[in-house]
Amino acid sequence: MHLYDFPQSPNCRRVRMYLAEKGITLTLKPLDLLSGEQRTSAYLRKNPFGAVPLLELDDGSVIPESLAIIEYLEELHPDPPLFGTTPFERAQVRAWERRAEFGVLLQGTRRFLHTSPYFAERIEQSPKVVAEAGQVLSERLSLFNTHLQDNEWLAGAYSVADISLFVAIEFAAMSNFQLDPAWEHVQRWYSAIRQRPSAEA
Ligand SMILES: N[C@@H](CCC(=O)N[C@@H](CS)C(=O)NCC(=O)O)C(=O)O
Repeated sequence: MHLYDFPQSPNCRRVRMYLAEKGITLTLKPLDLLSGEQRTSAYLRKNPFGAVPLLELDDGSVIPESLAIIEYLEELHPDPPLFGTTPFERAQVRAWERRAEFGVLLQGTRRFLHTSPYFAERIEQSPKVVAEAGQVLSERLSLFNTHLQDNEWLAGAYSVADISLFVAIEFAAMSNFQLDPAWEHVQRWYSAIRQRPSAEA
């Protein structure tokens, strides 16, 4: 089993952080998105959507989508649990993960697409989108800050939801979105994750 990976991709990073937290060793196969390796016919045969991460199993079958990969691995390696342990806990993890994904990671991605020179020739970049995504990021992170006032982690114990939000915040920084120092609970939570060895993944 191996993982097609691009080091700067936030979606690959959350899989790598997940692997580090679980102590799972997987061979990483780097795919150079900058030179367009994801659009070669050999790779498109594996993933017609031309994206990483992609998990390739020993029999050649593949699993796309970072979260689907993580959930597959969680079923194979349930300990330590990163999706909660009861149906209620799992629902909480999934709910906060989705809030992190759509409220923060997606907005950071929109800002990146509309500011990075890498995408300048692929899409029509718009400062309006950058500003609007920044506004959504601020609104959502302020809500996360309120939640983290009374909670050490997003959904009970440390979980995949925390990994997604952490990766999303660091990715948003690449399009010049910084955490507001007034979000003291997000800052405390962020520093705690920064200190975990998995943050280097
Ligand atoms: N929803 C997918 C997103 C996958 C995705 O868009 N990956 C990006 C890197 S973060 C990619 O491969 N982009 C290909 C490109 O830029 O052409 C997931 O969670 O895995």
